[in-house]
Amino acid sequence: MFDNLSDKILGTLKKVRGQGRISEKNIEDAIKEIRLSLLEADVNFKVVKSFIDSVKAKALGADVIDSVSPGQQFTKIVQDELTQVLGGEAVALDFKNSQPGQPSVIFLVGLQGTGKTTTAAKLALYLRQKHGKKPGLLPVDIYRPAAIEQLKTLAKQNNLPVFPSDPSRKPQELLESAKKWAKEEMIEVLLVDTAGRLQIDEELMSELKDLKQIWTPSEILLVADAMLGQQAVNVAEGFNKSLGLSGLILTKVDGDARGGAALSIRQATGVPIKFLGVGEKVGNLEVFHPDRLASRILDMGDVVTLVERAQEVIDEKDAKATAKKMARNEFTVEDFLKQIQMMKKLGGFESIMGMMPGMGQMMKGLKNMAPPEKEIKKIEAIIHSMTLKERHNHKLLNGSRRKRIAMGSGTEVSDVNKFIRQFEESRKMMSKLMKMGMGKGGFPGMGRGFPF
Ligand SMILES: Nc1nc2c(ncn2[C@@H]2O[C@H](COP(=O)(O)OP(=O)(O)O)[C@@H](O)[C@H]2O)c(=O)[nH]1
Ligand SMILES: [Mg+2]
Repeated sequence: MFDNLSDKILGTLKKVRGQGRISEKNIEDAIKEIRLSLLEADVNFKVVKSFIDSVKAKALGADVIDSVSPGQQFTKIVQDELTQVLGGEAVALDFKNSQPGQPSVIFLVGLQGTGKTTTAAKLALYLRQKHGKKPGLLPVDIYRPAAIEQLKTLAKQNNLPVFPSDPSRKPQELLESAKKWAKEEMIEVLLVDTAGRLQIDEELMSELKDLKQIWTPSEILLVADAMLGQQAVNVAEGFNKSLGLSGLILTKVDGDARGGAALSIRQATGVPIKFLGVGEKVGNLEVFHPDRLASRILDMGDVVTLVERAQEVIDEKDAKATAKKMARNEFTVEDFLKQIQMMKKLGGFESIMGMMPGMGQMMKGLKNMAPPEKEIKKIEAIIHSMTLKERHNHKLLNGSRRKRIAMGSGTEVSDVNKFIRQFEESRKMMSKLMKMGMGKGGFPGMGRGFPF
């Protein structure tokens, strides 16, 4: 996430940390570099100025220069200021007055293509899974022919209630008639997927204002594309002025957005970021925590998010049993397959590594060693071509069995050999590590049995 910016700031901080003694000049140079990095990342210049002013005041004012570890102190100041720029505290989604049949209403607004429809489905799923609320989806984008269908399809795929909006009716009428539906369906939170435009225009704003009158929303969330950088900030300001926004959702943060939108939008608009869209799938939504994002940018990891995600997909008992097997060197190929599947559910190897302290940088070095998705697919294919008996005891794998597996998985015997060799090596290593007790403090299910 925001790799370029992250690299640059880290480079600067590393230089500072490398110096035993720090002079005022060192600090000023570092601050200059950070300023440049932020501007290059397309952060709004006013935001950069206030950020830099406060880092400077703290760094030169505090006892950083004489302190024992000036580099770390300085890093901490940068981290704190980043957190502040991103909003300080997390602000929760407001649906507290919701009751079955009398839902809290949340409008999703924004320009075309920013991710409103996708995000509506993501939020619905989030509300159901994390808050046990019954969500309802209401598409009112009648202008683009397939827009309503898109939301209906997403809803169907995820078994989410959706209002059967008729595109020949006006958005105002649709919202009005959804009241009865929401009551009958006992909806608790209604997510309204509104129409977008290429640019902010009066017609759209007046339609949205109408909708606000018909059913007062508890939230008006602007869905903004992080890839648009500062342009997203202008859009947010426009929407906020006309409608009053209660929150922001930044999407496509998984792409190569430079960070300008994320770092500018809160300060420039005063509106809190509430969620991040981190992928196209409906599960790719993260609650926004300023401090966690600051840590991620500074490669201090976001262990909290990682653990939260892990808790969703990992069964504690399973993990313990696996760890025990590992320590005894009894870990099987079948266990290994389960680990791969879990890893995938957690968002893949790279995404996990990005959340571990220091790993973002290390990943750069590891990139060639770490298995790309393709390699993992190959390994999966190999395992799937093994019988259960073989998976439980890979020692059975003689030449002819290996040949059969290679045939079945569309790989070469050398691939099968390589996998078995890696598997055995990592099994040995894991067993040693577990015995040394290193596995105990680790993350549930992490690093157990991954031969890379
Ligand atoms: N990579 C990525 N793509 C996203 C994200 N959110 C939405 N998209 C994609 O952006 C495109 C536009 O999304 P859509 O929901 O139709 O936007 P809308 O016009 O605002 O309703 C689609 O291809 C989505 O899959 C995200 O967080 N990450
Ligand atoms: Mg849409």
